[in-house]
Amino acid sequence: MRTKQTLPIQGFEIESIATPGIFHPVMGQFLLLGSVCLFLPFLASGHMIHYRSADPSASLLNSQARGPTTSNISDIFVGRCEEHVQCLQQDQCNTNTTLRGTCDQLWGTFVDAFAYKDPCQAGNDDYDAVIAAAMPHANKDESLFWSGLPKLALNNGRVTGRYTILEETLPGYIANGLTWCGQTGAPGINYNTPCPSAYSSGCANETMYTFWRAASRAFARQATGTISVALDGSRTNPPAFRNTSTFATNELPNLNTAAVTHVNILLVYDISVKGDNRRALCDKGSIKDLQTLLTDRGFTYTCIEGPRGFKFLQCAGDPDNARCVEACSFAVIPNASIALVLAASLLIKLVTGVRN
Ligand code: NFD
Repeated sequence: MRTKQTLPIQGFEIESIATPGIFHPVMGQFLLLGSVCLFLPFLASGHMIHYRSADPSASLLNSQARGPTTSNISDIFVGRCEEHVQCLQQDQCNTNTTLRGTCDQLWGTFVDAFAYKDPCQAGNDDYDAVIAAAMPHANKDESLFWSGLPKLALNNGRVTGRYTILEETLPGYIANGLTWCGQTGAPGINYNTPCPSAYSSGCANETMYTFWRAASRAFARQATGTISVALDGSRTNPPAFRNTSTFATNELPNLNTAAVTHVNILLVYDISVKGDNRRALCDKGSIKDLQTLLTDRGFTYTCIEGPRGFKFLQCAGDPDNARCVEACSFAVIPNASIALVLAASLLIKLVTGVRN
């Protein structure tokens, strides 16, 4: 018999299988023993288990080789804009659209921000008109900021619908994953050579990151109620909370202290990291620094180590990972074993005449 239970874990539905009928004191104990596997992963708590290794030395931030401006960027830009405005990807329409004017006009405003300009000489306010025409928006209590978890944060928003990240709002949705930069000569947009990164020397005022900073500031300003921030609790260098991150430098300072009531810190652990993946903890190191910053600004906070929704999302992509085998569903006992157990139970019942 299959029963569906909805557990209060970030909106996930967990299906459990209950076997009907036969129960015997002896076999019951046997089954009870078998069910100890339910708790094994908790006992192991990640210390003794070895998994597919992640490369801890790979720096997320510095491994960003850029190409030239994305080809057909105007079509993609306008197409994504239309898609967002018309809510064509229904499961992703969890934010109100905020477009002023048309998508073609928004493209024009966007191009004006960087075309025919040196890509390393962007002004801080170059994209203000773009953001004003396409303000990010999230419902009260649903703004989710992230550092170090771009894919997981986006997946979380899409699957649960409980949070909204910048990349789901109009400006973030349009620009996410695109590359663009200008050049002083015609045609004003560089489609041929790699766009410089803000990490390159002499390019601190790089145009793409200027856009993201502007979008991040606007996203922070609109947040109301409880906000959440998901941090990579399995990385050490940089630490989970990096005080030079966009979250620290552009989002945190722009939260409206009158509108934001509480900050929910989500320390997400990477299931692919071998050994102890709980490298950051709520009451230690960089998270302590973050908490001090929050307190200084008058915010109350909670901090969750290993929020389960984020773990289950990772498990969906890697279901055989031992960290994911938490519930000892009967599926882990081969069918033949179940048949044997049931047959033995019946036999004992017949011999002993025990009534169930
Ligand atoms: P991260 P975060 N210079 O994982 N967001 O807190 C340059 F050039 O460390 C979204 O910084 O988290 N680039 C996007 C930087 C980009 C720098 C930026 C820097 N000093 C910000 N620092 C996006 N979707 O592309 C960070 N970056 C770039 C918003 C770099 O490309 C998100 O809504 C790196 O891969 C989120 O709330 C990416 O930012 C927060 O700011 C993320 O760096 C994540 O920025």
